[in-house]
Amino acid sequence: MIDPALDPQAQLVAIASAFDLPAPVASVAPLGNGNVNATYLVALAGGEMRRYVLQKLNTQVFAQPQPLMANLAEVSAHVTRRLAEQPQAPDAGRGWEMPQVMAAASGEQTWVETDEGFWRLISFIEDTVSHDTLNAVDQARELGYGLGRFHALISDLPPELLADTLPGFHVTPTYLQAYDDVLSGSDRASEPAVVDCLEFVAARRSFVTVLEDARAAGVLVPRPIHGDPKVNNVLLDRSSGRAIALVDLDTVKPGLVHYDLGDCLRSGCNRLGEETDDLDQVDFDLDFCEAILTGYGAAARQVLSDADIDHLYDAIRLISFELGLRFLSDYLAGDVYFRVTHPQQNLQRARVQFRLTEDIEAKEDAIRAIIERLR
Ligand code: GN1
Ligand code: MG
Repeated sequence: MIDPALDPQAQLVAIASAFDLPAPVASVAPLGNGNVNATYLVALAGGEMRRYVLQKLNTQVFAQPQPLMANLAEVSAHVTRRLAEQPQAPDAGRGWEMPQVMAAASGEQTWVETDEGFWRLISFIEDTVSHDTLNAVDQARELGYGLGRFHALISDLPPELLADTLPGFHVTPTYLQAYDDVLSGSDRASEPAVVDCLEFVAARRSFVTVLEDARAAGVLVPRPIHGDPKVNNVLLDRSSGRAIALVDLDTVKPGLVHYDLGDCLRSGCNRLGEETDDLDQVDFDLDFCEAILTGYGAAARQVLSDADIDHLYDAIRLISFELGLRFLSDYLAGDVYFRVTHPQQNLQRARVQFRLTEDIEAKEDAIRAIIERLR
């Protein structure tokens, strides 16, 4: 339905124009640097200041885009209702924003399908910044606060309203199985840097079930989570620096809060970020760890049980390791999942996460002491 003779920019404008918008589309420009979906910022003509986020969903990863859109609608409606009941956070007198999905111009549905893929349009939250890495303790506290606020807001969303849009997501034993499968057929397995990574994984095999065992035993209980709360998915108010929204809600579904806390901490405490070449300098920043957990506790201490807190150290170590394993598996598979801009990128990303895991292991006592302050 989009004229294939149009140049790529004109095609994007045509796709954005297929949504129900208050004015004609003026421009569509690349936005952010997600590893999965392709993302653009849409501006309108005629003095209409509202802007939107256009995304082409990666349907290799999200094979069922329609239940995913239904999840977004559920979460958005739930949080919007909760905010209407209690617009200000109890402790800080601040607001919170929820991205809204836009309807297609043709009818009720919230997506547009073209030969190029599955597209959706979401409101853009203005006057905010996001960071790929943290560089101040205040930002770390806000990252933690943002995740906590989001958890508190969705904590009473009935899990059965959410479809499982990505089976196996953050179920570490599943990633280990996928790694074993891909390793046996990969022609990259004998490269020296890969061999080091294989040894790293081999030494930690017995650890991968730690959270799923606790879940199976009923010690940890699944509930709605964000799924991907890394640093740049938390939006900070441009002038106050306070967290006011979590974006990238495709992975909201039932899971363990540990996946989120582990992901938030492995992302926030790695000051050099996921893409660094400076392996020797990769470390897990304890000051940021403390600030993230303090911020989280201010917003959501009540959602954590004692058993949740007992498993937090393992979660931090495991989710760092898991992401390294996912990047490594993707390198071995020939880069089929995470978007890459150069051939060694997924291997390098894996090495960064493994180095981070090692530093977490070395700092276990200090991290456990910080976690204890949550009780
Ligand atoms: C992916 O697309 P993006 O960058 O938001 C991935 C996360 C990883 C992250 C690492 C659905 O997220 O799990 O932590 O890359 N999302 C999915 O940068 O696999
Ligand atoms: Mg994401």
